[in-house]
Amino acid sequence: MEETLPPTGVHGMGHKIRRKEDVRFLMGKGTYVDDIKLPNMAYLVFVRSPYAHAKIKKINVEKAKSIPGVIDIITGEELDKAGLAWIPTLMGDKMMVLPTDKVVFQGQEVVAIIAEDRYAAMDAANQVEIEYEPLEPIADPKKALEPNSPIVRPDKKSNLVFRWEAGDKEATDKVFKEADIVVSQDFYYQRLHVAYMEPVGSIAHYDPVSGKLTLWMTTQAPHVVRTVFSLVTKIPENKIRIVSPDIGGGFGGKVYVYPGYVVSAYASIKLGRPVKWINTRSEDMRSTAFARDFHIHGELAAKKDGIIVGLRIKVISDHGAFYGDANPSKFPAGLFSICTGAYDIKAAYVEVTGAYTNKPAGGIAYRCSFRVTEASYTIERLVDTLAHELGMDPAELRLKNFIPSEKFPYRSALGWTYDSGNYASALKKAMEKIGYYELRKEQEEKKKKGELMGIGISTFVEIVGAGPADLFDIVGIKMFDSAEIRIHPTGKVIARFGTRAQGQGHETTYAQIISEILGIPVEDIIVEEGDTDTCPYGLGTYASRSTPTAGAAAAVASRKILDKAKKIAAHLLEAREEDIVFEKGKFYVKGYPDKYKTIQDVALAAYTNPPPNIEAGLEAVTYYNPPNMTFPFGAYICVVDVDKGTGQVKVRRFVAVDDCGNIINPVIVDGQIMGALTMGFGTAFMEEIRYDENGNIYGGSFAEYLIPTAVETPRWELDKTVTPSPHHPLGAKGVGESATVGSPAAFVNAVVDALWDLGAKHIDMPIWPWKVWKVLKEKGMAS
Ligand code: MCN
Ligand code: CUN
Repeated sequence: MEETLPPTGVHGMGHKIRRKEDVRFLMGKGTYVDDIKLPNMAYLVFVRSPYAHAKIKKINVEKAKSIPGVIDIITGEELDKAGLAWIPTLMGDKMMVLPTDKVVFQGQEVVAIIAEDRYAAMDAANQVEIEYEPLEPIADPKKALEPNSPIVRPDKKSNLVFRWEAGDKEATDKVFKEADIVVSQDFYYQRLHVAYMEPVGSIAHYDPVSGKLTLWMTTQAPHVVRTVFSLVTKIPENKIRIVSPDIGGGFGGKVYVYPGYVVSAYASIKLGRPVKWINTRSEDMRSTAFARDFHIHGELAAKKDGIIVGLRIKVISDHGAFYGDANPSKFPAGLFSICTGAYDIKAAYVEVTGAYTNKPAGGIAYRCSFRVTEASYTIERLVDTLAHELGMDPAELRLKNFIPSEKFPYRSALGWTYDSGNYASALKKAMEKIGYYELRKEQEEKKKKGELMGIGISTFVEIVGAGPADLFDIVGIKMFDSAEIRIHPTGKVIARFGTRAQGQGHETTYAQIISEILGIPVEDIIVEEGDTDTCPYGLGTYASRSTPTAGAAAAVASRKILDKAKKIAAHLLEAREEDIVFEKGKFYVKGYPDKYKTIQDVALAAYTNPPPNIEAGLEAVTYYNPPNMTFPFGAYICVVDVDKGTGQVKVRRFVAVDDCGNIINPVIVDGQIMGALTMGFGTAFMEEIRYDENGNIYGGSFAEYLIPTAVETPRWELDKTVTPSPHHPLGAKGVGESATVGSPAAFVNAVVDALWDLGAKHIDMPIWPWKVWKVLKEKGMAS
């Protein structure tokens, strides 16, 4: 392995170089929002609602105002006068910034305190007196949709957010009627917190002289936020600069537009001072955008021999008080319609009904690729259920039903055209690596001795790279992405992108893409993202779209530069352009490799000696509109041992075979997969945000919300197959979320496999030991 730190030399696709950005991260020299300190900066802290649903009768801020250091106190009433009490969400709904009449979830921002320092602001927050009249809260989305339910929103007549369907209902119903076997199961994909390391926050700095508003914020999509801010505030878009500095993990939770962003901007304009707002961890847990919260009823129809003929799914999704998902506009339930997965299923029908409840909004976040996680979990759990009901091996049932590799591009029953795939080869590789059939034998032996062992498979399909402009937009803006590459006279490069990494390593991998095509060493290429004043417009980093979109743009822009460089090289070598060969950073005339000009020579000539009729300079910009999504996939196999006394599940082995097409940096890809597997593990066994029926959160800190540490996390065994994307300029597919999308089903399938003979058909995540223990107890097995 090449382990240069910092990396030096030409390192294109497939090189295992260490991440360039880690030099600053490992030295503690990253710059996060909270690291930024401006002269005369004030601090913003929120007073939050103790009720999930209550009328605000009176707000008294007199006592709070008298706390030394308090500068200003802002209420919803004041924002309302400025037209900012409500702002639009990305899904065409609106959300409260600060409430004027009633609060709609526990932990909601109610009053903003601005003070000289954070401590004074906190003290003052405790002195704000708010008189509430509690209203009947509604926390259960199913009850919220009943006719006589209390209504969450002051501006709506019901709690229905949307009703959305896909597929052919009639054809699917027919197939179900004629099927030999139908299996069905209810699943609850629990509400999750996006446990990134750095809580959300912003610093707003309004310069009254230039009229320019600069906002440093923890956002994954700075350009879109700038446009929305401009539309809402009427500040010209070129007078708003949004900077996402280093971000301590996003995982989808930093796509949402938080009230703190808006109030800090408003306060800075009003006070003429920079204003900083940073959430505490427990504020983040209680109020930021959540993930999942899907109540799923799934059915699978099959023939006796195991051939799957139909899929039918009904979902009730809980969106909290505002429809603040960050899906592309045309997709109310995200890309849930990828739920036919890796299987050639002729008929499918899906129906999703969204409900408002008295809980925080959100509903996209956490390594999901827009609800693909929920989709993948549903189909993979159903396929295992079918295998068990038929008494068939779950691996063999899958092999029977996979979309055959020669059928790509494949059009699914729900309308997606899968670009490429070879699901059988990935599963076979995983089975071989883990020793599948030996494990099945071992399981049989153990069963005889009364020991519980389970093997769980998940063969998931992802859909990432939003996306083709005709289908994918956010508030009307097409979901392209961009790269701008400039080569300086000395051959050094600055490249800027519309995406924004939060830890994914773009500074390294984008440099590798440019290095691959132009033969320039990676250390000569600086990658910048996240500053709307300098970077080309882009839609941001989420849904594993950076490689499929901005990565593709980097390749296309590099090739544009190469085209021009060839012309310059021909001029320098006094040859015809058609005769110029380019190889490893060198241009030469066909047949004369020893007499060459380097890309650096050409860069200098672009400024000092360009050919006549050619503009000086060497740079290119590309806005890349992908022709299709990319469809990465994988085969995961998990082996668990269940302790009969305690219900404790131990993951003995986990093999993950991933396929994300051609790989740019194998170390980064493995890091992405390990991190995402660990998040899938947390989902399966530990994590859930729970509420009581009154909308009170249980806990709200890491003492109750358990995330995996190195102690709990299994050792991951990784492998790959490579099925390039036929339409991506580098044959690459996204990978950032694959393992979180694919792995939860493997864990749950393994546990259910261990307990099936005891009559346990399903256990909802997180599979805490007591849930397993209860099953064992019922069967008289646990003590
Ligand atoms: N990569 C590669 N070869 C491929 C595909 C990807 O080398 N064939 C590299 C890319 O160059 C990039 C990384 O793998 O450095 C992830 O690429 P990609 O799959 O395109 O995903 P994005 O860069 O768009 O990242 C988003 C994705 C999402 S949506 C979540 S959520 C998530 C994730 O990435 N959040 C993360 N991984 C994360 N990793 C960290 N450390 N922090 C987060 O917040
Ligand atoms: Cu779905 S979490 Mo990522 O898309 O930022």
